[in-house]
Amino acid sequence: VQVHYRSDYKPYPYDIKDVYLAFDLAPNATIVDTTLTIQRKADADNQAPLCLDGVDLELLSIAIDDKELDQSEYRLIEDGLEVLNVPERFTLTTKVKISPDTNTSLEGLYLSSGKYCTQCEAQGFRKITFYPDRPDVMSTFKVRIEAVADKFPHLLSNGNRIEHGEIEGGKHYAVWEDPFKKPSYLFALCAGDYDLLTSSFTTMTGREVRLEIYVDKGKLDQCHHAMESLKKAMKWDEEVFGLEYDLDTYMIVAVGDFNMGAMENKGLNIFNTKYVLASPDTATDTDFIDVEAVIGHEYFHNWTGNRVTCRDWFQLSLKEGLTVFRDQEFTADQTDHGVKRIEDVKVIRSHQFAEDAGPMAHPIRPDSYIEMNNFYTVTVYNKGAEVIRMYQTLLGRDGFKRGLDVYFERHDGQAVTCEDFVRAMEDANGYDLQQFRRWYSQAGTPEVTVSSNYDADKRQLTLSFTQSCRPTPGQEDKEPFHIPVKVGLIDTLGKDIELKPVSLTDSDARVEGDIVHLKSAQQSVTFDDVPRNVIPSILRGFSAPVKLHYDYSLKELIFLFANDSDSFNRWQAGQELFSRVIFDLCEQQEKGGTLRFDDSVVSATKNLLDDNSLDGQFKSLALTIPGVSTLLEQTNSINIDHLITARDFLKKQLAEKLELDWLLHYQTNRHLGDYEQDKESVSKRALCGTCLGYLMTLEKDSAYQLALKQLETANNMTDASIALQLIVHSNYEQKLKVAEDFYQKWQSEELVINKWLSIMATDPSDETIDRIESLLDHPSFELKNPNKVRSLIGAFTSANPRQFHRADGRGYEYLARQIKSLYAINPQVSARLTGAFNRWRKFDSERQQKMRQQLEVILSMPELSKDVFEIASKALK
Ligand code: HT7
Ligand code: ZN
Repeated sequence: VQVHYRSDYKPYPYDIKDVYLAFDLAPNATIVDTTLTIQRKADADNQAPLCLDGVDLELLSIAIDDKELDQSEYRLIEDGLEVLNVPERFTLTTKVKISPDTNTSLEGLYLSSGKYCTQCEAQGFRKITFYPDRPDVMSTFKVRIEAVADKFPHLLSNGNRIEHGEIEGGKHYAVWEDPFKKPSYLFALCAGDYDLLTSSFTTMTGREVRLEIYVDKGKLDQCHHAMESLKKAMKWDEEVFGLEYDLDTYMIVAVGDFNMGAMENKGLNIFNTKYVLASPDTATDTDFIDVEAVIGHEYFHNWTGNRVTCRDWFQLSLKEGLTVFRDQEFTADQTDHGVKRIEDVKVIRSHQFAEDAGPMAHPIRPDSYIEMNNFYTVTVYNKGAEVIRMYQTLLGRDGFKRGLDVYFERHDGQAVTCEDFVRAMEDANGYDLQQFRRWYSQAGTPEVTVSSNYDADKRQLTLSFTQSCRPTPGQEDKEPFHIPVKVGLIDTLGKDIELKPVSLTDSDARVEGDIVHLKSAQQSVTFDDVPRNVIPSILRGFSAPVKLHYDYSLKELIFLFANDSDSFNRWQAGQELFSRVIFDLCEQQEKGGTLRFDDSVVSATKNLLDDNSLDGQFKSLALTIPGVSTLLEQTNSINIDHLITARDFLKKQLAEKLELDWLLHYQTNRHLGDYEQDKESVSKRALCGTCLGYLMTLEKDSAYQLALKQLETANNMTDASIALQLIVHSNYEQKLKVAEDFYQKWQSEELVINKWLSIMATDPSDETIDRIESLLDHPSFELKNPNKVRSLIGAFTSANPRQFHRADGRGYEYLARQIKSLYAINPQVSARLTGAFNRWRKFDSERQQKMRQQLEVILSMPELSKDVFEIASKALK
């Protein structure tokens, strides 16, 4: 296998001045005629061969300046083509044949449910034609598409449609021109018979942009939320960042078979149906927010990704970290900043910390890869967004905006690096980011340990910080990071006191406002005028992606849970409180004896539930016990059976001791009138779901009846799906009948059925594994469809810890078998599934052995894709 290194970057020796592509679409024999106008760069070696990427292409002809090449003049190599002795300026024409119908990888051009569709990021364009398929080769594209008219009335590509017409034999054609230079990964083509929703947006300079959403026939009524979201995103980017859309049309096409969420192709976004279609009866409140977020994300890429793109794929976080940050801010502005921050941090804690601590750990700017698709990770995306957020913390909103302005002024139309981004931030603000750059080069989660010391005579409180970062593959020793730690000090009445830092020695941490700048392995900071018994609130707003250790007493945590003015840290205090109880219960199990925990935890929970000043969504988050994957990341090794038992015990105890409270809050928040989608209704639904979740753990008929009634009377999918989940995951006798009825009711709504599959797969009961085995043959399941695979197999491995980690190893065997069926069909999705074994070292020796064994089984599969090979082999290293 070939490993690609960031340090090997060399500029491409040729400019591709323009590209003309002519597609004659046919399922098994699409013909692609390509004409490239090429010029050798002034500083390039004049002997430089012309190297083009190409995969699964049948070359039919090749010519330079209209002269057909004979076989001695070019060489077909593995995954490409080399032409030797090319002139300084020339036109290269190639004709290739491809087979979209048999392309199950969903990369390149493929046929899905009777419609043609492309996916070119990162390296899919090479499955369409021979081309330098790298992001730093930018060109203008003109595209002609020809197909049978009745089956494919819509023929779409990037930019503006400049020509179209009929041709003989029932065919028609369209020609598209994109005036903006772009890399091949932003090319797109769609052809099919869609329903179309149109609207328009007037930009800040008064230009009218036509907005078009193309969906499967019959789904038009589910597109209105996506259209409104697009308009909101366009307006928001103008208002917040001064960024305006640049083409006359913005098109979105929704497809059912898609490897990821969506793709930001210039002027022609392609979306997974999951992130376009939404109506109250089929989509949950979370789905509505996700649609808005992904629509925003892809729209924001038009500037952060398309106008300024990446020089090479190691720089992926340049566009993804920045665009995730932008979509997070967008959603926060549309919803609730505190709630959104908690939700984003939950992803970091449960998934990114796990990646940082596992075999695939990499910096946000990786140094090497075997398969690029494996590096579309929570580290590159979400930790990347945290790094961008830290610029805003360090430079302030205005400073961050100034940095972005410089970035766009300097680099519009270019393919650049993360270093270019840092420099723009530095230069715009005169701020030294030398040490901050380590966030790009060092992998792993920094750990910050804090202790406090109060000097009653001087009325001074000193906080002492240490930072460290564990070794990650290939990086034994780490240098200290520049970590902005936002702090507050809370007095006994629960009020924040004014921070008055005193500088004692040179080695003290610098404090600016409420930010302590950690730069060395050990630093301290002293505050003046501090009354007795003040409690520090550290890492407010999760101001840096680190693990914080501070030895709070149970009483202090409960106090923070009730009083912290920083909503993130208030939530955090509750999470720490619950985690502490759970780990304590684990220890009790090791020792034997009855399980117990302090009653003050129950009253803290009740107080939060009863706090009328709090919003229901926040309450719901604060009352949710940390999930198993988050808990796993808080320990080095753990008995998973004890962990799950402890978590269930805590939940059930809280349910029992506060039964009437959960019931009361359920009843007072339950809304029985018409469906509303405002913030208050969303909050109430969230809180009801949480209350019902507690009640259901009691396994009482009264709770079952409540859930059944909610399911029967629900006028929206939020209420229906949570009720279904709670019933299916309970011991209710008739649960399978309830599940079957739900299936019958919704069988024609694919996205609802995907929820049903996930609910079936995450049932913690012992029968689940047999059930999901037989669901593979169920009419609702289709191995070639990534949404189905993620809903059934992905949900089982990531959200059913009890069954996936069964002591008998059947969960692991099940996963390996599915990978075996899938890796040749869809390497990308198979590799993602394989990642479920990444944390095998966390478990007991029997489970370790069983997971290792399945990784060996995977590695022995014939003609294993490099995607899966990279994940499995690194896991075993
Ligand atoms: N930039 C895109 C990343 C992507 C992708 C999307 C769909 C299918 C396969 C893909 N491979 C890479 C999505 C985004 O971040 O917006
Ligand atoms: Zn993106």
